[in-house]
Amino acid sequence: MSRVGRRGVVAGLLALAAPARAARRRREDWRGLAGEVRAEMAWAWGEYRRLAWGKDEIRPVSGGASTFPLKGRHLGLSLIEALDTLWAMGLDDAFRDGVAWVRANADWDVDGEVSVFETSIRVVGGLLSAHHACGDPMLLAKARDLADRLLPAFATPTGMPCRYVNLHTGAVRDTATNPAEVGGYLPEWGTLSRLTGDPRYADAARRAVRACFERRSRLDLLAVRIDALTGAWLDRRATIGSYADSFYEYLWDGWQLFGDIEWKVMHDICVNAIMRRQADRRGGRLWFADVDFETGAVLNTREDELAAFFGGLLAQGGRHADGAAYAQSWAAVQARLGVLPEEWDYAAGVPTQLTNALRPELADAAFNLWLLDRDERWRHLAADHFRAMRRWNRAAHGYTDLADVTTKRQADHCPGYWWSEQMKYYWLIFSDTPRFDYRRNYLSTEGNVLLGFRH
Ligand code: IFL
Repeated sequence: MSRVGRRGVVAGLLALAAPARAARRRREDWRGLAGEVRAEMAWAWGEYRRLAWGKDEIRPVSGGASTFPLKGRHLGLSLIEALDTLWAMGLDDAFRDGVAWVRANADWDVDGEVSVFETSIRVVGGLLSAHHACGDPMLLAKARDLADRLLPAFATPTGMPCRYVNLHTGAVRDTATNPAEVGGYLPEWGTLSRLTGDPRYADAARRAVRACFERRSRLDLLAVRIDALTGAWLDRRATIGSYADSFYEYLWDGWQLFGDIEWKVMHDICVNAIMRRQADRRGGRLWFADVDFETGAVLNTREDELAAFFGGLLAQGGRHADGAAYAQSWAAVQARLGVLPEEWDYAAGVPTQLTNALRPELADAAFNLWLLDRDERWRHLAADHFRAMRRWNRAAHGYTDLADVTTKRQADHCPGYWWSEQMKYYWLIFSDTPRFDYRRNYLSTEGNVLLGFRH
């Protein structure tokens, strides 16, 4: 039985316990709420279509646009990130319109430099999930062409990729990298190898992960910066937050998606060490400290919002109670501030970075927990996340980040992941759509569905 199949069994067992708990909570019309999510997506897509068509990221307050991941030139990032969400929602005309744009305009032969990791999870992943949705070989060909242009970054002595590559020349830059940008490839690149029969993508992804994992400390912890050229650590701080997060997520995912036991072994070693050395239970809440990766000494008690994904990962790896507790820790912050700040000091109980980058991690955790136990409390948590976002982040032309969570002052940027992640998590958790297999599926760190669409 594949790992995904096993998740179905676990979900069935956990679901038996769910109805009693669910009955104590307020009643919601989940399908109605799903309709509201879909309406917001259709409206935001309409604004993007009208004001920023083919641009990377819309500025939802002013109606302008910004570029990412290439400086000064648009690649259609948001459009590509949105595709599988549109399809999952049955917004088929919009999906076809977007695919037609890709066919006519997406061209990766650009003399400019991109982040290898961001381009892979967002653009290669977005094209692969759109391909999974509709089967159009053009989408796979575009994904492969782009991955071929990222591959030169992996030609280092360690196998860990440099952070940036020029899409036209293949010139690489910046060997001072981090676990997330080293280990964040296998789901997309393994899928690419499976679909094309070309093993180079999966091989490069595997080699990079192993190189980083093999350099873990005697406590089985990874630090947050590493040199791709020499393999030397450049920092001592172990964190589950930014620059490390996707490494742990993709160890589990390599096992879940491909059933390869090597990834589960690595995942268990890393997560056991994190639980032993970084878990900090205080005031009835579970948090994770940043610690010295060799001594385990606590360095600080500040957590990135990005770390909120870890609740879902803990539950997927079999630590359901811990995963639920961690998601509830973040839910409590959301209840207190309305929306989550970029960074929170759990010892002091104060936000330490006041911005809100319109991030999806708490909705991601709620979705993964709900897939496992079908407990209505996760739907309620996702509903709170959605309603808070609609209240505070909605602007004239779409959804925007916030400059300050205490005043709710809006900034003017809609990140590409908004289209791929939280809107999809809300939709899938509320809608019970027949287009998605709720027992056998796989969503990447970017929310791209690489397994589980039903036609
Ligand atoms: O791009 C997103 C992805 O989930 C990730 N890191 C951060 C983004 C969303 O906050 O791996």
